[in-house]
Amino acid sequence: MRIDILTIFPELFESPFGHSMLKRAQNKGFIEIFIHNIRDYSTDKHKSVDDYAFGGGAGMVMMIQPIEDLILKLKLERDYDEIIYMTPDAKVFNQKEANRLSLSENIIILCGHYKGVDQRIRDHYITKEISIGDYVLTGGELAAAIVVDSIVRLIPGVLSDETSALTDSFQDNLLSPPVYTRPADHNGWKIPEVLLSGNDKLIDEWREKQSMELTMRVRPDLLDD
Ligand code: 6GU
Repeated sequence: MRIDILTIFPELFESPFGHSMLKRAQNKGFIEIFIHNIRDYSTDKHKSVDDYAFGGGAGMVMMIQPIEDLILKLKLERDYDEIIYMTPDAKVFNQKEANRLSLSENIIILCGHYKGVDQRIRDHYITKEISIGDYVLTGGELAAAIVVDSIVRLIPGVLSDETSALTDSFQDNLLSPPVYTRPADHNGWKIPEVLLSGNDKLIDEWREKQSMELTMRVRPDLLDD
């Protein structure tokens, strides 16, 4: 899978993509991530990437020219499954969407800033818009890093424990049960007895019951689907 990220703050991706699972996934060749600085494509003499909003109002708008040139260059090089725009005024991302995107060959992710991009970029190039939740971030970069993390970990072979992505919270619309490790007794804080029983059936039943109770208590909305 190849992911091209279009941003005016490329440095923001150095840390999230330079460590841990995302680094390993790139080193092992499961994914290639390319960060493109939109400013490098500006033909303006001051390398501008934004301008005032028509109609007035506070805040700048990301202009068409550098974004369009960059998208057209990438599209000439290969076909893209999706050209995604990260923006708070979109449908909220979820696990189902992550599963779907993890099957893509090539995707572009455009990160918005300021008041956002000129609507004509959205109308003519963007094939999918993603928000990560009902709150406003200063830009789409951190949101894009979250989306990339969630899809890359689903690519077979990326996680060392192949089955673990399948038992995650949300894969079955249930939250994960509590987990414990040694010691079994920490200054009187004991783990649930059933986990020491060695009885797999009883343990599975206990975990399912915990999952259901937790979901009903903190995320009953997940049980509606
Ligand atoms: Cl994708 N971008 C911004 N700027 N804010 C957000 C968001 C995205 N998702 C939630 N809030």
